[in-house]
Amino acid sequence: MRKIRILSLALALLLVFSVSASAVEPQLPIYDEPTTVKIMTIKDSRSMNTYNEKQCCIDAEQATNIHVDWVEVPSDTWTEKINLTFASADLPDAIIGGRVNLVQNIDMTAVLNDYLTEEIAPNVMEIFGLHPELPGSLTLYDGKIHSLPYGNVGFRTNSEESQLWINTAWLDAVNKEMPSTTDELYDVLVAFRDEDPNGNGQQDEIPLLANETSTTYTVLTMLSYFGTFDNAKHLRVADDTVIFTPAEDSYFQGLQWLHKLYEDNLIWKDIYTADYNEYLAKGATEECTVGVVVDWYSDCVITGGYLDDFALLPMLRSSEEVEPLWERTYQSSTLDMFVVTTACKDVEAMVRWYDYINKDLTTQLTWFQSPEDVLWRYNEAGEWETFTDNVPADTTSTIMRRTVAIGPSVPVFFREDKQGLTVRYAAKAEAILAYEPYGPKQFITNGFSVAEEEEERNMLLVEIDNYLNQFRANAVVNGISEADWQKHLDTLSNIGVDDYVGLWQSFFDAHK
Ligand SMILES: [Ca+2]
Repeated sequence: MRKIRILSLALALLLVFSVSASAVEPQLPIYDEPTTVKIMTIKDSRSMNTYNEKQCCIDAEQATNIHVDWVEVPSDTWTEKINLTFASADLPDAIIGGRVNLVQNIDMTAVLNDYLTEEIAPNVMEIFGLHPELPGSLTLYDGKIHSLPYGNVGFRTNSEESQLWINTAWLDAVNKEMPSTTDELYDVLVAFRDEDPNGNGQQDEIPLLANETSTTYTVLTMLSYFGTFDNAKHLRVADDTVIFTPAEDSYFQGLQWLHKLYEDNLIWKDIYTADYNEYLAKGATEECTVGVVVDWYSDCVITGGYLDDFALLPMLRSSEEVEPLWERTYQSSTLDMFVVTTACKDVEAMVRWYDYINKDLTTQLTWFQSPEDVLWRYNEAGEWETFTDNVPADTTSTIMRRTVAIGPSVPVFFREDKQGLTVRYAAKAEAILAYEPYGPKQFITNGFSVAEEEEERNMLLVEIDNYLNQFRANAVVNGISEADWQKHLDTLSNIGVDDYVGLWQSFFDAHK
């Protein structure tokens, strides 16, 4: 009953918001007289100054006449501070830049629907026009919108696409072609192990390096070759059906193959015990000892002088019949990055302020990256691109970005479509396009649930995660038999996987 209500409300909102949007300049300033509001936000530990020293905040104050009294919360204490803030009655006017657990705190956050109009928020309306799924996704279980999003759907090079990178100098050294099947990769890895491709006379090669401390850049990326994948929810969708991937036969086959690699010393022995720094150290040795690496991009790990030897490993096939399936993040957005609280006396002004930040790409980038021509510029084609010429030798572009601007913790929603993909990191963009044909056709979209459902799903997931972490590591290191797999399937039903999948199926049905 409740689900049906959410669905019909979401549909009604879609109809309202799909009216074609025309770019209207927001009315500025927001106030005739300087007015102060209190906004709580995340303080990035790499930022070397305060919000009101940043150009974006200085520009915004000038344009809007809103002076912000910033409450800057260090990112490592954010969750604790959010809980304390909502538990106390001392609320700021707005909270931006970090998650606010909206479903739990719905009663203390303002309803924004009345202000989402062409007149008050023309840029928000334009964004809704370009992303018609957004109003439905933002709608909470009371049928109302309580937050505005962060989104970089256009800059997909930012999202967590895990890919494999292979040392082509080593391929030449062992006289092998670029592999296109799992069998060919196996042979290449054996040659890397045995034929001294770095030519130092020692058997010091790590054929395949991965990092199991992250849930993304792991050897499980190679489940793709068997037609499945794993992710934080352990789910995929096909033909409108939510599927728990660790129960799929393809997952079993993938684990068996990974064990074969591990057993034959083709995968780094320490993947389940090493910490992240030990992993990074393997890519920073003076002499290269790495053949294939799994990460966002090769240069995340490989920092020695041999980085240029690494190229994208194409998507592989495990057999003629099986179509590979790549896990990728199409929707890179966070729905609760801008929330106005019930303590705010002028909700409309805060919505106008969000609309101002999002009024055009240059303004958005002033918050997100840097002022124009500092860490980014428009190229001849009119696209934005990053550059590092202005970064002083004693700092990094990461630190500088979070000092001259805010960085990623800012509620901007970029309008750019797929063409925007190529501008930030051309080599990664090319790699994404190469794997993209193997991406799934359907997704669970971003959205909110009823509080009890969200809680139940989260509780089930904690148990599922605990079990799977052990199970997968054990399967890769020690191997997995048919009987082990059967026991695994039984365990999954005992820990509530059917309920978990059922909850997500309802969510998918209500939000698709
Ligand atoms: Ca060697």
